[in-house]
Amino acid sequence: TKRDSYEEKVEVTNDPTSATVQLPSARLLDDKLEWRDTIKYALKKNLQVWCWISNARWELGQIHTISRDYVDILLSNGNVHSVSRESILPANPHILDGVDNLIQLSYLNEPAALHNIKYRYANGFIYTKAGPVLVAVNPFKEVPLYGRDYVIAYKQKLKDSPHIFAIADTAFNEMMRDKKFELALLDEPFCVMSHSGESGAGKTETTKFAMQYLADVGGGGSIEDEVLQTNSILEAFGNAKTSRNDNSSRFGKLIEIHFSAAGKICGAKIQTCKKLCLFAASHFMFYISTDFFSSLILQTLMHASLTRKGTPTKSRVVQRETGERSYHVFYQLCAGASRGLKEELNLKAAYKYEYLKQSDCLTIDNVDDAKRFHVLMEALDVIKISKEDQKNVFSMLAAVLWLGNIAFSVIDNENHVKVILGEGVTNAARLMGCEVPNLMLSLSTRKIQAGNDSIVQKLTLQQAINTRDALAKSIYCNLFDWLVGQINKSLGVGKCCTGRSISILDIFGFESFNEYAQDGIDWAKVEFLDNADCLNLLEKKPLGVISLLDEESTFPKATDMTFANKLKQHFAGNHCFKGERGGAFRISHYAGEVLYNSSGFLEKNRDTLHADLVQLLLSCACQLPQSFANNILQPEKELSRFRQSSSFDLQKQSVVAKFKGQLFKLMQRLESTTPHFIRCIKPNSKQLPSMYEHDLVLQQLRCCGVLEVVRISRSGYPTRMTHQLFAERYGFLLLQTSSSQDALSLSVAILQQFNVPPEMYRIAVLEDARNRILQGIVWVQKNFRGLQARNFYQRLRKGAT
Ligand code: AD9
Ligand code: MG
Repeated sequence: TKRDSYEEKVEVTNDPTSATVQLPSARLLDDKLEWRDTIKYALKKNLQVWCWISNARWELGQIHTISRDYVDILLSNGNVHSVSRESILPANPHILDGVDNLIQLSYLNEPAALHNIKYRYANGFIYTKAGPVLVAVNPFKEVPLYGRDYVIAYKQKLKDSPHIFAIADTAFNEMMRDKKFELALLDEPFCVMSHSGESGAGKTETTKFAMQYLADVGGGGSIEDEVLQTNSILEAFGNAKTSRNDNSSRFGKLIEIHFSAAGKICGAKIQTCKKLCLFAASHFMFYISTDFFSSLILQTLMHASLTRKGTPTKSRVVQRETGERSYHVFYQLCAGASRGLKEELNLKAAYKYEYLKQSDCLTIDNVDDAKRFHVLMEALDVIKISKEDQKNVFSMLAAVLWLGNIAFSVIDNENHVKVILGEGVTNAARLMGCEVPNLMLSLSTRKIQAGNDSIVQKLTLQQAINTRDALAKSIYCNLFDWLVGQINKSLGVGKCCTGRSISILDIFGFESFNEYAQDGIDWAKVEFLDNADCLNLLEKKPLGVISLLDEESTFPKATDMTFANKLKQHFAGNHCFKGERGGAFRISHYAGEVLYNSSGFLEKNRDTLHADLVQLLLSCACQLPQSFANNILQPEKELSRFRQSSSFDLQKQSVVAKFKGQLFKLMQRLESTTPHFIRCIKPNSKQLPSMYEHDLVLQQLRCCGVLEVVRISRSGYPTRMTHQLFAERYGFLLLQTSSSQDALSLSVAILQQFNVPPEMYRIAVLEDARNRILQGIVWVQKNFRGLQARNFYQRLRKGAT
């Protein structure tokens, strides 16, 4: 029934995507006034009433007696607990246990949502809808939900329970359908599935299942296998074992899958974290969204950028926490390379390499690195990376490992060093194709320009180690980018530009929820305000935070501290700038104040390798290091052109500004799409099956505002039942037996007998009609073939309309 009182209290709209919906938190949630009346009524009639009682954690109890201020609750252990009336929340009748969509709950409160998700999880249903959002709880074990039978069932609409396949199917159908409406405002039928959730919650696995489904429905071409194989490559190079996830993605990715007019996959494009992160940092964070759903994407990316996991964490190559590993590919190469390849690269076992052995973790339980290496090589073949290029890639990996084994000896009492001539430096030089003395020199000295002269400065031990590590990190990071470039070339979207695409966004998860608690932002309560002043503070040229950062990055002597001081000097009177202290400054964003620690800002924005090392890479005989050096030099060239030019041309700005054009484009695309959200939930922090930690789940549901989304979505009619169920449940109340036995007529008769005013309910006949038609189609498909079936189906449709 519709509660008319809502209409007096809140502005209700039937459009769940509308930004004008207010979030009437307490009111819609606990319905306490109405519920109290219900309790009194039920107790008078000797009926059982269940409720949630907050007893360290939410516990289900039965109301025993109720007085003016207190309620006595009978707990499952037989104890009776006396609590204040305010401290209990209504529980749903058992008939609602495990509903598909939280929208269907009569009482939507935190314990009810938690209970429903848990109930389903315990019964093998890992997916639940929360309004338009799909909640996916990680089973941490193989579940029989992804076989071909499931694909077919969702494709043919034989199943409609919540599932990632159902979301992928909807996205696919929307994409195919929208293109037909040439006059529609959409430029391109483009759907996004966006995942979010804590590290290890299941985003990457869910992405793969969505891709599997799309490859199946869009199969028949030659390219779907290539699209699927990209996962093995990206995971080998971009994922690593962390304490939270044995296969943790250390980069974010947006996969665009393109389809032909006939709905066949014809290409794909992958964008990785670097761009997305900058996106998050430079634009998304400040974006004013009037659309509730793009604001969810925005929040997702904001979280990612704020949790400081950063761009593909280059530093993992050279150091990490104990018990964690570097990128999978290093261990796979050491374990799985053929004897010939091992000899060629002079490859040793993983434990011989400093970069791998330092974190005391070389293997992952139940993972065979050698086998994975063969899977990787097959994937590289499928993507058509030539054998020669594959060997070049492996040489670069081996070079990185050998760089880590380069040691230094101190040569004077100022702690200056020279490189020890050993197998580390000789192997690294050979694999990179450079001269050994050149490599030794670039790792132990640095050329500095003083006026017209260049001075050679010796490096201290720490400086030399940093230089060596910077070279290793840079090679790895460039190798990753190069591979993504090759994959994109191979999957060539250029060939098929129908404009039909589905994109899947798989970001890396948050490392800890405490982090954004520290930021003092209640993400669930983000409101949609005009933040033009804040945008000006950040983006205004030439005096905005980003312009100043760019400017400061070009001064060799500038430090993070001088940058922070500059901000203080320029923005002292700006009401969005909340002051600077010890290098940290606060900005008042629309979501709340954020404290930024400027440490590392300049380096990240420059993101460059010392000129000596770039020259070293350029001098290499091998093709890959050369192309890496050119890659590094490209933005610098642009930057120097920018410095020489007097006008502020957007095209000629720094790293941050450079990506902006692309970012705006992507943002525009997101705006014109139909996003689908999948919220992955990690049920326990031990990565174990069948273990459900209430508090952890609750924290995740709260952080992403799942309940708010449900509340908005159901602000119309909170209780929904099929006619069948309604008739079964209340049919016995009918005083006169109805002549008609169909569920709809019975339901109407019941409502009329109890004088329920028609404005308090709606009968959704369409749903029934849909089911009937679908059942008809299935029956036809089962019993007829080919033309015969098509004719029959057309007749059936005519008849139905
Ligand atoms: V991170 O932010 O990249 O660190 P993800 O991507 O959220 O994280 P991932 O998809 O890697 O997590 O899932 C972690 C592990 O959970 C996987 O390695 C699987 O072992 C397990 N998992 C996740 N989803 C499923 C599933 N639907 N079925 C079976 C699953 N296992
Ligand atoms: Mg992942």
